[in-house]
Amino acid sequence: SFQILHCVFFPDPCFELPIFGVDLVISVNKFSAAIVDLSPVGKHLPDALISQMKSLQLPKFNEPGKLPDWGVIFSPYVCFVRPVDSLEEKLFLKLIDQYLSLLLSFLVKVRADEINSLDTMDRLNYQKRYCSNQKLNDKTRGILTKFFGSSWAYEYINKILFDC
Ligand code: BLA
Repeated sequence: SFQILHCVFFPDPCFELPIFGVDLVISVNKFSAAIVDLSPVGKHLPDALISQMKSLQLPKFNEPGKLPDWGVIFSPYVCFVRPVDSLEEKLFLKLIDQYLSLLLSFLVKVRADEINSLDTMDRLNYQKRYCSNQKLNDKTRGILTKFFGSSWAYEYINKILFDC
């Protein structure tokens, strides 16, 4: 009765690439939350990506979500909604596709920095911050604890989902 699609791409920090993340929460065959983002690994997303994100046509969803405080890790272009019908569900899946296409078109152009450069280390720290903040999501911990117990949930969150 409960389904999750959870996907995060943590890029090699030598590249100035955002973190792609998507979370779909489905309860009794209905979406209860849907979130997609290309999250920055610096103060802002790279300029070239911002101009492309701005040109995305975000559909108007009827039930936007309110991000919790730990959500400061997301970009200004994060989409967090509860799709209300199958049309909105399809629109959301299409949006995920658009974010992925943007990432693809961007990543073929970026060059690698040295592994020990300050930029690389800075990006790694932003990835760690992304993980630390995601761990503050009580809803993920709560549901995993309910199904699998607290020590399993702890291991899964800290060692698999968001290993810093
Ligand atoms: C919300 N995540 C949720 C909710 C649940 C989960 C039950 C509440 C849904 C609702 O309000 O109706 C559960 N998510 C899970 C579980 C896993 C999971 C069990 O991924 C196990 C793998 N969360 C992420 C990622 C993002 C994310 C990658 O894991 C974003 C890209 C976001 N999930 C996210 C946000 C909320 C959420 C922002 C809303 C939190 C809130 O309202 O406080």
